[in-house]
Amino acid sequence: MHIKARTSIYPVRMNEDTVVTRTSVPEDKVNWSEVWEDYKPVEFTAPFVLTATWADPPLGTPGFDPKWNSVDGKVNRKSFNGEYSVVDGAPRNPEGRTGIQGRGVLGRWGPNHAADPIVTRWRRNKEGVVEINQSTGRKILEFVSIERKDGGGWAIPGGMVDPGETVSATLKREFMEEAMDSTTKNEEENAKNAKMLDEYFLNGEEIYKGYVDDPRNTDNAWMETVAVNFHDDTGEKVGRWQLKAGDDAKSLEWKPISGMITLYASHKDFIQKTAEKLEAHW
Ligand code: RP5
Repeated sequence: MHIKARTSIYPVRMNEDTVVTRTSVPEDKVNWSEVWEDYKPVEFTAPFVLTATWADPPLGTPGFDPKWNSVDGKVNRKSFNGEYSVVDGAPRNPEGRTGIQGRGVLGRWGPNHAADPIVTRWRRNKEGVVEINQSTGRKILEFVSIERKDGGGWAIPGGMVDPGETVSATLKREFMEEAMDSTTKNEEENAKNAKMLDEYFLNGEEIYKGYVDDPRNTDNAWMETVAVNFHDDTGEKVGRWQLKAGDDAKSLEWKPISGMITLYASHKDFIQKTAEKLEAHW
């Protein structure tokens, strides 16, 4: 679960001149309970995080008194993985060492909450017949995938939960922004799309809730998500919409699902769980 969060070069990207290298954390030293007295990884918080209005201030800033493991005003500092420890005033990654301290490019100390809409349909040929994989004999599933602008590759079109926002609102907003290009559309088009999405997103099935093995994670800041599947069984609903990449997405595809797929962070695990639930080819 905690592999991409230990990749040696930390993904700064927003400032390409900076290269931050993680201390290499061997498998048997990931767990905090394993003693490692010389463990002193580089401390890094990206400069743009320090000035961002959406981010926490540095620890110790006068007036910044975070309520760890709680819903702190509008910010959810609770982890889906239970109580996390706070050591010397800083929250500790519940999955173990990552080889870097600070927040890296993440805004919140502790959990950074996201939501991932997994929108699926069956793959059909030109005649509209559902395609079957020859070796497994199972129907092939496709999902709406976006290519991240930050160089992270193909992913589910998810995003961060804003302060005070519900997960169901984030699922819709992110899908609108990244797969329906809402940030460049006019009010009328967005209102029409939002109505369609409100109806379609009524019946989702939760696939996963918890820690994400995100390459941006650090010892003190990490991603968590709620991934929800919205399946269009007949292909008559979202399966027919005109989708278009927008905001943080540079391209969009209905990607066929199989065990060969490569996706951002833990997204492959979420897609596999979705395929299993729908008894699709994997
Ligand atoms: C992943 O980062 C989550 O699963 C979600 O897809 C994504 C949210 O971050 P941004 O896309 O907003 O950068 O860990």
